[in-house]
Amino acid sequence: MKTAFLGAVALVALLAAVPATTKPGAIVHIRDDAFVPATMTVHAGDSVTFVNDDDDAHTVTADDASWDSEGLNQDEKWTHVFAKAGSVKYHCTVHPFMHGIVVVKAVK
Ligand SMILES: [Cu+2]
Repeated sequence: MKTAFLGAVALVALLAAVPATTKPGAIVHIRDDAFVPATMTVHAGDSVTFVNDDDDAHTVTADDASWDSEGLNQDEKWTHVFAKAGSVKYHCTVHPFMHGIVVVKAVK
């Protein structure tokens, strides 16, 4: 009985140690001169990691120029935290036809 009780306490402690908000980060791939997915939805405070799968250099640059990954070579990653709710449009400065949107929802 005592062992089972201690096991239950240990399990509760383990669950409590994992913050409820922890989840895998959102990932946008850059593939074949496109952001995949082109529209990513996250919550305020979440981060998005952009991964360049192409053998071409790309950037991830806010349309309002508030942030910029600068050049990402093949297999390079860049992470940005989206603190405020709203739709954030971005593009690649090397290929202006490449566009993406991160839709940031308010945390309830
Ligand atoms: Cu590009």
